[in-house]
Amino acid sequence: MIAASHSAPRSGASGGDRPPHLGVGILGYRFMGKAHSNALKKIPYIFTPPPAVPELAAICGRDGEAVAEARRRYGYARHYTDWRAMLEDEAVDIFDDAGPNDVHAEPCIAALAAGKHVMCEKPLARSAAEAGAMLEAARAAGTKHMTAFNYRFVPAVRLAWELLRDGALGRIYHYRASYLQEWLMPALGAGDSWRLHRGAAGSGALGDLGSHAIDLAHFLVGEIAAVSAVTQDPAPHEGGRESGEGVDAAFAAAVEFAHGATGTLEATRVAAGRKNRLSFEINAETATLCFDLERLNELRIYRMDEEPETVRGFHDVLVTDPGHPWAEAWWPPGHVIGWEHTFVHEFAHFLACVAQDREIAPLGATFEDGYRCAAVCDAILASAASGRKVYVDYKL
Ligand code: SOE
Repeated sequence: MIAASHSAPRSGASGGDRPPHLGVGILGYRFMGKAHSNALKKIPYIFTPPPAVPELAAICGRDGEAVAEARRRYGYARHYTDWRAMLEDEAVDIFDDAGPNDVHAEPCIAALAAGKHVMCEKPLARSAAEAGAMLEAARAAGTKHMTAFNYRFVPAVRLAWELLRDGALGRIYHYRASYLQEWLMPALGAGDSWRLHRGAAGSGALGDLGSHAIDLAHFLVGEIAAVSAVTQDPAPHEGGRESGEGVDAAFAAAVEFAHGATGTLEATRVAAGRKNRLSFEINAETATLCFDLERLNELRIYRMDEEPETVRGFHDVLVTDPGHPWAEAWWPPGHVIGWEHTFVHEFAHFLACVAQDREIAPLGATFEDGYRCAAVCDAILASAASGRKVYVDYKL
């Protein structure tokens, strides 16, 4: 079954058989700026026809020398040190915010007001209030808006979504997800980063890593209704600095879903040996699905409805066969893809929705999804502070 967003897209909105060219202006040139630029450059030759041809119109960053170097390396036409000037660039149809969390709201709201389509990295904002302002601006603008929850675009995760769709596996009892990294371990001597400062990031492991586990809960299972949570602030790491005004190094939460499932969420930056290990397990009435980002081409499946009890067991499905999500875009079966390709799929979906005026949801996360994730993050911080269960307030 080919789901809508990864079948070869029809020709673009400009009609005829040539996909439209769309100018991209990106804010940010480091980790996510590089991942986004890499994805945009692949789209014209990986998808035939491409949903649109992204033109690398402009790149923006505070450090003039560094952003000029990034312009040259990534192949953008121009570079800016002021995002306001970049938004006035006639060639920019799409504003892509790959910057730190404290430069999401203002530039994205300005870009929406200027009639741009907007892609913004996760977490959408530092709080639900800030994310809510972005959502209201997006609704007023009427242009396309997407929150870059890229793990929705892992083929194995999309396969899980297809298996779970319309309740095909029956009632869901549990969702348990964790996102484990080690880089803040004192022994690893992490240097300073905006991710460690409450003012820039809003929260620590919760917003950076936990937001992915929360978004996948909403994408695959359903709405989170209540949380009971704890957070852990790290001891000062080797640089002698606090981790940045009480930013959490880790959190854990027990969650209740609106439709009755229960679950657990966890994220940490101090799990020795865990490099970038997002994993989830979903226990449903007729099956269990397991995913591990460090084995991202595989979905582990246990079915109770398809095999006689004597031969039942977990199967590791290698999600690279014809008919599997995005398989036809890449290589023959078994020629696996990687983390960076999730951004290629994500941007192909976004460009197709812009070019063909299609809905970003439910396959992609919109600013509404980014806002709902922020509301859960706020509830987790409130629960950790009060020691009580907190019902998530989704009211804008
Ligand atoms: C994106 O894939 C991502 O998960 C980021 O959101 C995290 O911040 C990074 O640590 C790993 O990659």
